[in-house]
Amino acid sequence: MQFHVLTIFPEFFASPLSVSLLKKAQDRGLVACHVHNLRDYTADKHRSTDDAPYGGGPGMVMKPEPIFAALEALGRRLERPKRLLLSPQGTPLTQQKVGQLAAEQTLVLVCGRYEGIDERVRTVVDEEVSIGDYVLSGGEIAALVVIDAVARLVPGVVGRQESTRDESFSTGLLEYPQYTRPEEFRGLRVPEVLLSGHHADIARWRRRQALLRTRERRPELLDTAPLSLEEKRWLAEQGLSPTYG
Ligand code: JF5
Repeated sequence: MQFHVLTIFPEFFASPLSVSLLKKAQDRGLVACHVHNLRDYTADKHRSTDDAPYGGGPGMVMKPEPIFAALEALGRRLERPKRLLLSPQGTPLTQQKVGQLAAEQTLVLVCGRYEGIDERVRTVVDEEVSIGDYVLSGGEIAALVVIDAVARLVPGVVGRQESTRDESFSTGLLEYPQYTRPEEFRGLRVPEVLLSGHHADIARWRRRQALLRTRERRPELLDTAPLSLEEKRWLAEQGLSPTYG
């Protein structure tokens, strides 16, 4: 999987791409990240990437020329680039969308700045994607979110153990509570069932905890999560527990 990022702040990407999972994925040749400075695609002597808005008003707007020039230059070099614009006006990013993006060979991520981007840029991208209903100072953090989420789905990037774990959005539910040593910490005990060694009991307890937690925090997920009839019946029988109520 190849990622190409267009940004006026290429420095932004140095440390997030140089640690942990993304670093390992790049070192192993599973993922390549190329960060392109939009200023390198300017033609004027001040290397401007923004200008005042037509019609007046506050702030500056990103100019179309550097973005068009960068996309055209990349388009000549890349095989089948999928061009994404990160903005709060885009289609919300879901794990399903992440899965679709992971099926691409090359993603080009265009980072706008918060004040705005010339509308004509939208004519040269394939999709506009939002990572959530809040405003960031720029698309850079959103691009890193997309890179991280998509890279995790590239075969070999995430270890077999982690990828078979019951993560939320694979089960359609929130995750069950987890504990590590010690057995008792500041008077807080690890639930007895987890110390029992009874794998079937542990699996049932975890599933039930995930169901309770999902109902409490994200009840709308229960509308689409695949639950068995027995689980639906069990959940309906449960009052609000002291833990979650
Ligand atoms: C941006 C115009 C880009 O704020 C965001 C964002 C929020 N969710 N997803 C992306 O991107 C920065 C703002 C305005 C273009």
